[in-house]
Amino acid sequence: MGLSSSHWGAFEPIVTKGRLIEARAFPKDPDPSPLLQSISDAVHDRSRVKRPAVRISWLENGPGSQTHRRGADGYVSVSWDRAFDLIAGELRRTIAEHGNQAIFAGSYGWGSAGRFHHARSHLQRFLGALGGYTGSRDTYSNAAGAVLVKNVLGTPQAMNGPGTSWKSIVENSDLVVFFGGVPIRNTQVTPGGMGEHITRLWLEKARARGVRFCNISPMRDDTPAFLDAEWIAARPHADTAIMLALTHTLIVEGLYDGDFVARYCAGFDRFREYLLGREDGVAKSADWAAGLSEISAARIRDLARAMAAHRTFINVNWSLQRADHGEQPVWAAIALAAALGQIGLPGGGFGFGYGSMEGLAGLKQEVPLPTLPVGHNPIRSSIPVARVADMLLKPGQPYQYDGREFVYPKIELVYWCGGNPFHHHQDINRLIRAWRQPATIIVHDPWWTATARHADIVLPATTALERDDIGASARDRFIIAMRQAIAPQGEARDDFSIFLSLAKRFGVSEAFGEGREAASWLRRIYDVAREKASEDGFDWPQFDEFWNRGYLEIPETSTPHVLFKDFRDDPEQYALPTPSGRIEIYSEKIASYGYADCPGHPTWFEPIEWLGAPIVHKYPLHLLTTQPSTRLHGQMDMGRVSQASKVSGHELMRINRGDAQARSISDGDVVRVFNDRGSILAGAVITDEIRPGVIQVSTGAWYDPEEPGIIGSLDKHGNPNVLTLDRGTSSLAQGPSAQTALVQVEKYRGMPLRVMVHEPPSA
Ligand SMILES: Nc1nc2c(c(=O)[nH]1)N[C@H]1C(S)=C(S)[C@@H](COP(=O)(O)OP(=O)(O)OC[C@H]3O[C@@H](n4cnc5c(=O)[nH]c(N)nc54)[C@H](O)[C@@H]3O)O[C@H]1N2
Ligand SMILES: Nc1nc2c(c(=O)[nH]1)N[C@H]1C(S)=C(S)[C@@H](COP(=O)(O)OP(=O)(O)OC[C@H]3O[C@@H](n4cnc5c(=O)[nH]c(N)nc54)[C@H](O)[C@@H]3O)O[C@H]1N2
Ligand SMILES: [Mo]
Repeated sequence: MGLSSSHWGAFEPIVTKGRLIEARAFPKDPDPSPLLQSISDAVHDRSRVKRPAVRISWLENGPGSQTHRRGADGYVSVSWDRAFDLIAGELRRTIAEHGNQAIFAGSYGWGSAGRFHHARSHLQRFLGALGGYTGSRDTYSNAAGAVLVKNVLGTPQAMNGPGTSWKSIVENSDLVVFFGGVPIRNTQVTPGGMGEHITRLWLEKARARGVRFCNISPMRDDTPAFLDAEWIAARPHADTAIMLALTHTLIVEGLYDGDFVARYCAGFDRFREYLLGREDGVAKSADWAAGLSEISAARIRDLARAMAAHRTFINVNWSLQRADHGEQPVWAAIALAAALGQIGLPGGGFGFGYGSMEGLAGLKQEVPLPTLPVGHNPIRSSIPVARVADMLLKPGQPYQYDGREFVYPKIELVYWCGGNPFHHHQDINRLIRAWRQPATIIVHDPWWTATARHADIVLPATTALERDDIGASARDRFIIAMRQAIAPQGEARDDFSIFLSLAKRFGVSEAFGEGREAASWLRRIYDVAREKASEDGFDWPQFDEFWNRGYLEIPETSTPHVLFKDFRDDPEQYALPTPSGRIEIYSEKIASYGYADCPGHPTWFEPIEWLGAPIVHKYPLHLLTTQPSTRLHGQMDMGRVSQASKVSGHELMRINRGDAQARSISDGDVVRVFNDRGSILAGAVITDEIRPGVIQVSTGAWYDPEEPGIIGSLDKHGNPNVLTLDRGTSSLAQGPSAQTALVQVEKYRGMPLRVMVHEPPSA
């Protein structure tokens, strides 16, 4: 079978006369994603970058010229050779005059599936061979949570999976409490290339067994209707208060498991003092949390009692930690689960992100993956991933991260390959200002994204359909032989061959490519994984057999996974890799950092922007920028699935009926959403599925300013990052706080504005 794969599923490409006409779902996938329908649109779309292109002012006047015209300037097409000369010259100049740390190649993002043609890895391997670069650490997805759990649980596994498997939950849980629901739209994807979507099927089984579900979320439809979940429509960001109050209730009602916390946890007593109000005079009671969350104290108490009386599983979606003080709901959830004492029991304890992505709770075997080694960065310079605008705006300034002080480097050249900061970064107007600082910005992308349109040199990259690769994900059971289905579009080249050409100009092609062509790399990464698999007792076919068969299926384990089962069974032998060897409800280490914004135990902080603020704000609505059901981030925004959802070409904004009526907004109206950071147009969709005071605009509409290059311009299309807050979660993790934003909405009464961003710029 000739297959290809994507982050939203494997598929069979159907090609006629060199064009992809359909991406037909992989027959082994029990619940394929509708996003497959958009691939054929995207891959041949007019927004593809066809030839290497250089921004006019940069080409005419040299590096650093008229950087305020980024986003506004036109482009000149150049030959590949000329583009390579320009890039090589600029890399040489930067390294000679400013040193390697002046090259920023963090290059965060979800470039195409496939383990070999991983764009960012090739960029970093290449720059590693040139002496290094400034990189980035952690993810936009779960930086706050991952750094926190590394400290208090010893490894990031609880955050990134594998967690307690669905099978264990379906067979053993009585009650599942979801903070942020389990939106099936998000489980369409997992990084690397996937074979099967299983979340919906497990939820159906759980429902059939009579498991009770509770959805603590501003949106009712964060859980699928068939689960019949109880909806607790709390204020966004009140979760930490609710979790503290649930734990407080367990303590004061004598329902908590004192033996468990004594045996398996460090510092629960100090945390209890805080809960009881002995630290700050405020008891974190259900009555206290009721005022913050708008959920009644009786309801919070009832939930605490139900959790204690039943086998309860707690899941917290990553979204909650992508917020001001996002470390806290993660830590508070761990503390709550510890007080319940069910950690390590089948169907009990906690997990993260089960509704964030597919495969966090898998039945998958632990098998090696074919992967490209990312190489070595000789200078070890890096920033927390979401601090990119801070870095560009504040060179030389110190900042805190995970207990240490660092200094932002001064960046002369930005190289982005396989990511889209004008999609993913918060506060785009601030980003535009930051983006004016470097002398040169180079981007590879298959499409003219907003990031490409704000670059100086743009190189056309192929998509996964235009090359051979191997699809595999740590969260999936299938390894896919991804076969090239169509010729490279326009003059596109794959990132590997682009960097190989550049490496030749620097005489480092051996260090970069290790003397292999792409085809021999595929064999190589497969064979390395196959060898490791055979050491673990798995018998994988030879490469040729795998390639001809089209995929490799790893059998499921028969025993469901239960997170921390070993630790529970034998806390000495399986001590956690934390300083105490236990679950750290109080962390001496974190306390020793002396961070006012992240002290030694889970703590309630009032978010900097939220509906519970004591003064009535001029921006009375909480904006949630959720993941889009109709695309992956900014990818395939031009595809039919995304386009069918737009309202008069604008991204949709869901708003509660009462909030709409109060503003005389009707279904389908074009609205302006704004705050002090910027304004966007969007199309109103009125709903009862979202609580009052909250609006939802998904990420991923391509930024399309009315006045390109002008800071503060209205975005005609509806990219919500024009409105979001660019601020680290705390000194500990410095993660993104994307969900923390207040806005106002009004009916748009100006001239209709057409979204033009899918037309390529003049070149
Ligand atoms: N407000 C708000 N912002 C958010 C979030 C949020 O919840 N709210 N979520 C955040 C999260 S969790 C994430 S992960 C980020 C996602 O942010 P990104 O991962 O940066 O978003 P993508 O649109 O997936 O960008 C990937 C880019 O790689 C390009 N690409 C694909 N294949 C190739 C290739 O082979 N080579 C090259 N060179 N390029 C390729 C695609 O065309 C696309 O432009 O967004 C973050 N931003
Ligand atoms: N279709 C599709 N799926 C995706 C992606 C995509 O682009 N498209 N992106 C993928 C990526 S990279 C990631 S990291 C994950 C992200 O996964 P998440 O971060 O979990 O996703 P979100 O959609 O931001 O949020 C999930 C739900 O949390 C709720 N929520 C938000 N804020 C709060 C809060 O303060 N309290 C409570 N209780 N609930 C809240 C929202 O109602 C929202 O629907 O999604 C992945 N899945
Ligand atoms: Mo993410």
